[in-house]
Amino acid sequence: MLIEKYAIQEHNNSAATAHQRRFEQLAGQVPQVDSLLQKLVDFQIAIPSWALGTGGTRFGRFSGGGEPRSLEEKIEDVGLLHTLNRSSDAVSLHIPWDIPTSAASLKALAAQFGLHFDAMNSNTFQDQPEQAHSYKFGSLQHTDKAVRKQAIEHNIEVIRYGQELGSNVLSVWLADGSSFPGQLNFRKAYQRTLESLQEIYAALPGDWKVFIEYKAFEPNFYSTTVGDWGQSYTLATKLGSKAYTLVDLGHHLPNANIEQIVALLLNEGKLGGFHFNDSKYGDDDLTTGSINPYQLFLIFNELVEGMDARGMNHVSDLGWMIDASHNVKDPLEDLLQAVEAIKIAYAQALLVNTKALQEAQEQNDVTMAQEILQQAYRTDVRPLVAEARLRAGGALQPLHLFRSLKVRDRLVKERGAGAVATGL
Ligand code: AOS
Ligand code: ZN
Ligand code: ZN
Ligand code: ZN
Repeated sequence: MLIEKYAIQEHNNSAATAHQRRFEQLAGQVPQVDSLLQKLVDFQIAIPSWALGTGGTRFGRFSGGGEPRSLEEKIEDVGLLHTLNRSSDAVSLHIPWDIPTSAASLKALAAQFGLHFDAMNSNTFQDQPEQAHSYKFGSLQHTDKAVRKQAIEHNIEVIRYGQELGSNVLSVWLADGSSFPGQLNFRKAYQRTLESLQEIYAALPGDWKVFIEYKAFEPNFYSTTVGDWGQSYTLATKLGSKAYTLVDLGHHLPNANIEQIVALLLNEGKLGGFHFNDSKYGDDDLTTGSINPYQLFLIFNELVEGMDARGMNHVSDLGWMIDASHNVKDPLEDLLQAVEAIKIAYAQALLVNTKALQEAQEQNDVTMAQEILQQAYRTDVRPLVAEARLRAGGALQPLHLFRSLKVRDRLVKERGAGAVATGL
């Protein structure tokens, strides 16, 4: 293991005095601080296997070296993150990029790091070398039944891999759509997609869920068959109680009110989970919280309020995953930042005085409602997030420790300067 317990201990000791001062100053102002901290300790965010290497562009790819060369090394990388922040206890795999040679030994390896397998992702947006039919004109929507069948069978195969690994969610993102007006009969494309999904749904084990991800555009630029939350929601509703909508933050048209979409899906019992990232223009897959942290907070505010109102478990009733990928940062440093940003937004949302906010809303006191929200948002909650990490056995400053231990240099030495993540 690259990061020993004593290294974390030493780091925490050296940072303890400064942390303690900051934490105590804040803790005095937080009602029920211990229960808030416990919520932060419990909250876990799954890491996608494809974010462990550089990528996220159809143009040049610039590896920083030391990227995982195998599925096992991807698990090790997530283990490393979890050792540092105690907040990333699961990994989300993509098939066929991540086909395990032995599910049992992969599961055992993951368990060594305290990891489990979150949502399994299918891939019908690329052709694989041995594949009989092409997805050039779509997969589950395709005009040719044989193509649809191939895509359905692939999804069922992904479920089987997931079962062996102990996962219980299938995430389906479809690139299906059209690039030119007239190319597609929208009604037929939707209907075929629904029927294909129904066959996949029929193969879901009893305790499984299926998440239907939507995306406004790309790779198709005229229409996407599951293009927005409404299309995903109608599909999920027709499929049944095990089907839900997945919200990827980067998959909306500019300026969409994502927090309102989230509140509504939650209210309808159809919110499955998230792909966290950030975006300025489109599906940018940038680090969560790097562009619009206020939006992230507003989303978490709806989540906390809505989940509490519905008596939902913050940890297990929704799927919390990152979906990020880019070219210019160390992928592990980037993921540490993303998890930190998510926990900060969650902590801020937990600080919102919900009762006072609801009173202000009922009285149409618009000014006070804004004050209450921003009071929470403008609180520097980083000492709370750090304290939770400390209590969970992680590092007070994960990124700082990652750098001072020269983790990337050690990975480059071990795996090579030219090591590029497999599968992307
Ligand atoms: C694609 O835009 C989606 O965000 C999917 O979640 C996709 O499967 C993932 O980004 C891996 O490429
Ligand atoms: Zn978990
Ligand atoms: Zn996504
Ligand atoms: Zn995306």
